[in-house]
Amino acid sequence: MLDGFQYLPEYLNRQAQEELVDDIRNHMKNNPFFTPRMPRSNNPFSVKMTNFGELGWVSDGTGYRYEKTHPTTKKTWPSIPRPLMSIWEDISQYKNPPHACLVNYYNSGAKMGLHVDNDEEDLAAPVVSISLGDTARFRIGGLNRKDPTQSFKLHSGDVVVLGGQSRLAYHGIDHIYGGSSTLLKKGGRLNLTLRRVNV
Ligand SMILES: O=C(O)CCC(=O)C(=O)O
Ligand SMILES: [Mn+2]
Repeated sequence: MLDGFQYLPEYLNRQAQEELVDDIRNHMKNNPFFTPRMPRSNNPFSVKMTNFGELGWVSDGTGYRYEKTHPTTKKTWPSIPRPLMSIWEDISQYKNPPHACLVNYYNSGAKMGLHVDNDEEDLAAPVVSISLGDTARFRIGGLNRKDPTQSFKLHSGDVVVLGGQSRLAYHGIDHIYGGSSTLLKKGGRLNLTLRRVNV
């Protein structure tokens, strides 16, 4: 495993997870999920997305990028919920706050292909990733797509940090274990990634 990768199982207990879901729900008002599309092919992602923060990650036929506004409502994104900022402060070991929190929602058939998070300018800052709801099978490899990978399960409340060398590691979600958690009333999995975008 590349240096700087951290896996923090059960970082949030059940109560902290429930409180976080309430906060997220409050910040979802007028901030619905949208369906991102692949650059060029325009094929829809199976994951639904929205964002919190000054900037949000979006993807459509034009490409991947950060934007100040939601692609369908055209509104600025809501602020990053306080408990997420505290998680960043506790574990990022970074001097500056995140600009963006990408919110991914996976239903039981959704996946995310192997990719690198490299639309950010500030690659010295880690990406901090929080999992809520159904268990996922996460895969992480090296700096090249063909490098060997390791897979493990991310449960509700687990946190992963892609920092240091692992900041540019290939990673993805192969599978969602539908019905494995009772946290989200409608099931599925939420993943929140805190990102510093600009230097
Ligand atoms: O859902 C996850 O655990 C990973 C999400 C991810 O890699 C991303 O949003 O870039
Ligand atoms: Mn990623």
